[in-house]
Amino acid sequence: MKRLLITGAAGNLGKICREGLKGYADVLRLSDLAPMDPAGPNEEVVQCDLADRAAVHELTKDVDGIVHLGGISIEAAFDDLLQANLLGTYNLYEGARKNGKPRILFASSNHAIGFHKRTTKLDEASEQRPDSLYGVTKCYGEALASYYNDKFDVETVSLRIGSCFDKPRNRRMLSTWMSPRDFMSLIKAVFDAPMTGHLVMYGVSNNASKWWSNDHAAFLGWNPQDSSEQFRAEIEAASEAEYRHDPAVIYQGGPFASTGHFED
Ligand code: NAI
Ligand code: 15L
Repeated sequence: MKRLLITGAAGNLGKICREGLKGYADVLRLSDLAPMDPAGPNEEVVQCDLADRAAVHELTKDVDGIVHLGGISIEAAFDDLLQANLLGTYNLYEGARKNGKPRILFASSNHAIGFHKRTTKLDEASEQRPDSLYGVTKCYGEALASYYNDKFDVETVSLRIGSCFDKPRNRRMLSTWMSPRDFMSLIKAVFDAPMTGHLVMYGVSNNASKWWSNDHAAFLGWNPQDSSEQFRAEIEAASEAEYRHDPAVIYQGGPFASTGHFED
């Protein structure tokens, strides 16, 4: 891999990628709307709004892969999501199509399927059931990825990330947690694979209580090393038992499913 573009590089996962993917590509091109630390060795830093089509066209030149993390990462007003997540992701795919068709890892979210009940086990064929306007934008990103693969051969892994933090932060995350280490090995597996087409998969560690199957993606050879189980006692001791009639407990999306959106 010569040059890997990371959008959203100033964010939580962007910073993890900047550190964790050092040396994986000859050059990491790091981009965000927000300011970033200056470029170090083998880095390029490009401040850019994903909603700016001309800027994104330049951004996507001469790259061999894209980790697309940039955008709004929680529920927000539609007009803001429209710019960052809808227009921004469209601009990125147009840039990719016109600039050599690099493979894309699209940071989708569990909130694309958050209105499935926790008792339902999901796989790649499970229907989209977004739990928020934010989740709807991730469903759109997955649809865009499917379309660009079918029509233009731009390959994407749409990764429905669970909860990627240093450690799980609550009882729900005992099911949804993905360790940063497993995320880094997954990114490498995605870009090392001979081909992916459009592949929908789940970004989750090897948790005992996970709700999602990646059996269909075994060909990637990704074997998550971590499990949330080591944190279970600590989290259960620090929090009250879940009330099973609470929508945030019934649905996989947790609080995203139980709270409204921002329109009047
Ligand atoms: P974050 O909010 O920390 O980072 C997102 C970055 O995107 C920010 O630095 C922000 O400045 C940038 N951004 C927003 N609008 C932009 C625009 N118009 N142009 C350019 N950059 C823009 O989010 P985080 O946690 O790092 O997540 C990264 C991606 O992964 C997001 O797309 C999020 O939806 C997705 N994701 C993350 C999960 C997690 O557990 N952290 C779970 C599921 C999905
Ligand atoms: C997401 O999509 C968010 O970006 C992240 O901040 C977490 O809330 C995560 O989902 C989650 O469901 O835990």
